[in-house]
Amino acid sequence: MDEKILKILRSHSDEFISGQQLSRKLSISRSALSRHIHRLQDEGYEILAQPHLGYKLLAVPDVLFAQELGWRLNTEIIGRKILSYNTVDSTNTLAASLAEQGVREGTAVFAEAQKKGKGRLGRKWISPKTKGIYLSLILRPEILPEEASLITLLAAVSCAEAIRKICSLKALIKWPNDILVNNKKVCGILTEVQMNEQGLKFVILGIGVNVKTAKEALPHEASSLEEETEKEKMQFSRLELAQGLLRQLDQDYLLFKKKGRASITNRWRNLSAFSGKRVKVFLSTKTIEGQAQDIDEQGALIVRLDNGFKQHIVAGDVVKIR
Ligand code: BT5
Repeated sequence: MDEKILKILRSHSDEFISGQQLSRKLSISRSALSRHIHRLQDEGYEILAQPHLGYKLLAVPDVLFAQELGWRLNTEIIGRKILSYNTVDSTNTLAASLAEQGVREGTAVFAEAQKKGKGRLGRKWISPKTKGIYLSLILRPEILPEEASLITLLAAVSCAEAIRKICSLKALIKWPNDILVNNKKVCGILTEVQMNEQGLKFVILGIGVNVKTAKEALPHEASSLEEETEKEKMQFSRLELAQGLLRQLDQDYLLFKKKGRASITNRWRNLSAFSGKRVKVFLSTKTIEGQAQDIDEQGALIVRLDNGFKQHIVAGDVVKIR
């Protein structure tokens, strides 16, 4: 019902709509209508109620509700279906169980908070309530399992570009899954893959963005978009960024489906934070040092060691030395 009320109010955004008209359209009593309006006002919707004139929607709150996220989104695949929750353990875990049940490709799962937000290798992702964007997408790309890291690269490009466009911040990508602003991590990506006998069954693409998170709540080397923006320039909302991100991902995913990996790798190179820099890479069994040079066809990082050998790194953590 709330969704229906908002839809009608939106279609009358320049004028008042009378309580009588609204309740007739919705087939509910005037008192039921007024209860719904109060609830929406409690949730942060600014709805002006004027005797004799009726109701008018003035502003929507900065909440990540499915109905707000989907409003005029106009994407082809990403976010065609949106589910939003208050608190979940992990949007990636929830999305994986929905994918098992067969939900359509592009379904987006959002939560306002996560109790067990996941990073890679069993690490944690700090996910305080209403401070960030915690999103998981269900994808069913026609790629080989070993190409799944291309999805991480794609998401990194989309996240960096959406942050640049919406927040006017110089976001850069740190291979493989971090987005940095002023050298601090503001966004992390977790791509999880489910296989069956035929190959790749589905991919869960998890994205966490620190939008309004206070620095004190984050690890030392991390920050949030709000912390990195000058106060007077803070003109974006979580909702705006989340929608921008869905649109950018949609555009990039469609391009990837049509044109393949080259549509991502060239843009990735222009956004890479460490290209040509001397780096240390922590692998599961050892640490290596060398110059970060490029990425290969499958998204692995190419590091030139001091003996001239070029090592292709599929998984690891990278730090810049100089
Ligand atoms: C990541 O792992 O960066 C992937 C993060 C993916 C989070 C999203 S949120 C929606 C979806 N649902 C989930 O459950 N997860 C995904 P990794 O590269 O392993 O980095 C994890 C490390 O980053 C931690 O060990 C901390 O040091 C640091 N960290 C934790 N929370 C952070 C935060 N909010 N911002 C920046 N750094 C953080």
